[in-house]
Amino acid sequence: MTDTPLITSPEHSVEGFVREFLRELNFTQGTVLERASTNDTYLALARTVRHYLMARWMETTTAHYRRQPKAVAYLSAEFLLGRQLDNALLAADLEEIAAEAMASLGLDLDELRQAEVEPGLGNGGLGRLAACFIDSLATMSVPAIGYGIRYEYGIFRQTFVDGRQVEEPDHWLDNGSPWEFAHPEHEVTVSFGGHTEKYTEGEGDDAVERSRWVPGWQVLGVPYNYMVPGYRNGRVNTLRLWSARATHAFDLKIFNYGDYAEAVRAQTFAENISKVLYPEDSTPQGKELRLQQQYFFVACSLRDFIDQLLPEGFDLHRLHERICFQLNDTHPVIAVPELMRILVDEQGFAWEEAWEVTRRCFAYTCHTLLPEALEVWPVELLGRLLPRHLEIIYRINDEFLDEVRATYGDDELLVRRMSIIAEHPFRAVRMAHLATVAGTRVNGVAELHSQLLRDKVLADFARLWPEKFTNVTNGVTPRRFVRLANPGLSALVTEAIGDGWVTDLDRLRELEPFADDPEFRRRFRDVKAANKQRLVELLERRDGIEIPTDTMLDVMVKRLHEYKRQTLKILHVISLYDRIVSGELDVAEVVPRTVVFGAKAAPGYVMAKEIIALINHVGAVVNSHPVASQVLRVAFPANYDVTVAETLIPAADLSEQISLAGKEASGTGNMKFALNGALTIGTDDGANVEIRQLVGDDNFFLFGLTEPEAAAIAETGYRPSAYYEENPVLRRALDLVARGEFSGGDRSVFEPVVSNLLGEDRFMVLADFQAYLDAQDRVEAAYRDPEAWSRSAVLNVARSGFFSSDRSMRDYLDRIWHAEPLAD
Ligand code: OX2
Repeated sequence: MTDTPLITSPEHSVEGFVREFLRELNFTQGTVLERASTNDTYLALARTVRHYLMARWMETTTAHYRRQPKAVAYLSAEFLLGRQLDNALLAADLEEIAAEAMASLGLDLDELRQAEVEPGLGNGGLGRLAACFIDSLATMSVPAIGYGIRYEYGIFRQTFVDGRQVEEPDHWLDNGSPWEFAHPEHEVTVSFGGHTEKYTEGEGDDAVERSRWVPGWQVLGVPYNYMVPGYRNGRVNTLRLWSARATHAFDLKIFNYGDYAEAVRAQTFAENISKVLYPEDSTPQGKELRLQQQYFFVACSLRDFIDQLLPEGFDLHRLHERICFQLNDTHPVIAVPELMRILVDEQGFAWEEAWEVTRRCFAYTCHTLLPEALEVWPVELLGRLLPRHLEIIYRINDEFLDEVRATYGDDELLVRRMSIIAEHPFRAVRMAHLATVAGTRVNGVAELHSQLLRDKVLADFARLWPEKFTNVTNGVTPRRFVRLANPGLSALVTEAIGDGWVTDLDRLRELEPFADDPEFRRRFRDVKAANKQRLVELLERRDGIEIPTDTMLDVMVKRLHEYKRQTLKILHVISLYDRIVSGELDVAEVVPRTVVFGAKAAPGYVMAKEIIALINHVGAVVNSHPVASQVLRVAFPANYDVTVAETLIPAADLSEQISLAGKEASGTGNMKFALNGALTIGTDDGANVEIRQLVGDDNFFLFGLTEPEAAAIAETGYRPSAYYEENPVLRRALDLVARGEFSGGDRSVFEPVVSNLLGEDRFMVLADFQAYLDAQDRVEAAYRDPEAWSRSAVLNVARSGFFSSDRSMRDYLDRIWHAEPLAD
C-alpha cells in the first residue's frame, strides 16, 4: 500500500469544473450539451462532483486499512439519506464553483438539483438518524462504515385519492443512480434453510461434540458503495448497501435441464430479498421476507468486515479491539448468533471463547417503548430459515438463565420474564432480550426514554447489569438541516458569530445576545418570511396547493401513528373552525394560521389511514368555507419526504410535538424545528423534555399529562367518554365529525375514528384536549407580539446546539464505542 493518493482531484476552479462536467457529459452520458436532457446534465453534474471527492475517499479507505484503528460499523436496515448532490457540493466546498460553472453553460444549478430523486431507504426517524450519524462520523474523522440494504424500492410514494392514501412503488433507480459504486467482484454468499447435524471432532479424551449447518439454499450479496463525505475535512467514509442476486450455481443447474422459466423464477426469488423496504415504522409485521432481509444484510456485513477490512491472518480473538457493531434497533440483532456461528463453526473457537469476543463486539440502541413494537420471531420460522442460529440462541439463553438463577434463586416468574424465548402466545425469540444479553451497552435515545427503558421495559435487565445501561440523546446533522436547508438563517448566523457553528453547534450560544437586538430580530423575521415564500412556491409547484404567505405556519410532520396524536391536532382545527363558523369567535380576533400536515401511514394500518382521510376531509371543508378560510387553512401535501422537510422546516413558526408522554422515544423533527427557529408546542415526552430544559419554559409551550400521570390514569382505568361528557367544546368538535360535517353528511365514514376515541382512546387524546387548547391560546397570544416571538425563536436557535448529531457521536464514542477520531 502506498502513501500517495491513487488519483488527484480535478482543479478547484470554474474552468476546471466546466471541463470535467463536459467530459462527463460526452464520455459517460454520450451526449452533447445542445441535446442533453435534464437527466443527462444532472447525471454528468453528479459525477463531476463525485470526482472531487474520489481521491479523499481512496485516501480515507487506505488509511483505515493501513492503520487499523478501532472502527464503528453502524448496522441499520434503514438509511434515509435524502438528496446527495447538495450535500456533496457542500462537503467539497463546490457550491459557488458549480453554480458559476453551470451558469456559464446556460444551465441552472437549482433546476438540476430538483432532478435528483432522493433515495428513500427508510421509514422515518430511525432511518434518518442513521443518515445523520454517518454524516457526523465522517465530519469528525471517525473510522466508521454504515452497513444496510440497497432496496430496489424504497418507502412508497404516497398519493391521495378522495383524501385517502394510495401507495405507489418508489422507482428511485429508474433514471440511474450516480452516487453508487457496484462491486460484484466482492459478492458474498449467504445461506438459508436446511438443517444442522452433530459430529465429533478429535478422538478419545480430546473429542468434542460440534454442530454444523447444512444450508438448503443460498443467495449472493453484491455490495454497493456510497461516499459519505465529511464536511470539508478531507475525509470520505463509506456506506455499503447490499443487493441480493441469485447464485450462479443455482440457475445454471436449472438452465442445463432446459427449464428457463424455473431458472428465472429462482432468480426473482433471490432478488426479492432486497426488493422492497417494509413500510412499517415502529410496528413490525413479522414477515418471513423481513427476517430474510435482516439476516441477509448482517451476514454480508460481518463477512465483509472480517474478509475485506481486516488484514489477512488477523487474530479474531481480538476482534473487539478493532470494531464495535452498533445494532440500530432489533433489526440487525441476528448478527449476534451469526458472529457466534462464524467463530465457533468456521473458526473453531471454543464456545466460551467465542462468547467472550461476541459480547464485546456489539452494542444495542432501542428506539421504542411500545411493547408491540419490540420484534419477536416465531421459533418455528427462525428455526426453518436459520436452524443453526436458533440452536445458538437456545444455548445463549440457557447460559443466561443459569446466570439469572444463580443471582436470584429459583424465581420462575422472573426467569420467564427475562428469557430470550417467549412462550406465549407462541414460542418466539425476543430480539430485544437477545440484544440486551449480548450487548456491551444498551442505550435509549433521549433521557426520559432511557430512564423508562431502565425502569420499565428492560427493568429486570437493568437490575442485573446496571452498568450496561446508558443514554445517548439523538441529534441531527447541522450540515443538512441548517446549513443546506436554511441558507438565509445560515448566512445571518455566520455574519453574527462566524461559521464555526457548522461543525461546533454549541457555538450557537454566542447568538444569545442577538436575541435582544431589534435589528437582528428584524433580519431573522425577514429570513423566516423568505423561507415561507420558498415553501409557498414549492407547494404550488409540487402539489398545486395554495397557501397564504403571511400567516402563522403551524406544522405537524411525522409518520402517522396514533401515539403521535395527529387526531389531537385535527380536533384543534375542527374546534377553531366550529367556533369561527358558529360566530363564537370573530375572525378579527383570530391569529391567521396555516396548519400543514405531512404523514405517511403504514399501508396495513387501517386506523392511521382513516385519520389521514379525516385530515384531508376537514381540510377541504375548512379551506372552502368563506369565513373560516380567511383565518384558517389546512394543507396536507402528499408524500412527505426528506426533500420536502428541508423546505418546510425552515419556514415553520410552530412545531407540533404532541405525543402522549412516555410514548415517543425521542423525536428528531422536534430538534430540526427548534434549530430553525420554530417554537415548540409539546408534551413532556422524548427529547421535548431536553429541548424545553435548554430553551427555557418561556420559549416553549408545554401542555398535557406527564408520563407518571398518564400511567396512573391507565392504572385506575381511563374513561375517555367522561371527558366528552364534561367538556362542551370537545363534545361539539367530536359531534361535528360524528354528524358527517366533513363527509358530506355521511355519518358512517368517520364512525370508526369517533368510536375509537370515545371507547378506547389508547393514547389519551381526549384527556389532553383541553390542555392543548389552552396551550394554543397561549401560542396565539405570544404570536401577536412579533418582537417577543422572534426573541423566543432566536433563543431557540441559540440554545439548541446540543442537538447536533456530532454531540450524539461524541457521546457514543465516550460511553459505548471507546473509539476515537483518526488523526491526520
Ligand atoms: C423512531 C422513534 O419512534 C423516534 O422517537 C426516534 O426519534 C427515532 O426512532 C430515532 O431514534 N422505529 N422508528 C423509531 O423507533 C422505531 C422502533
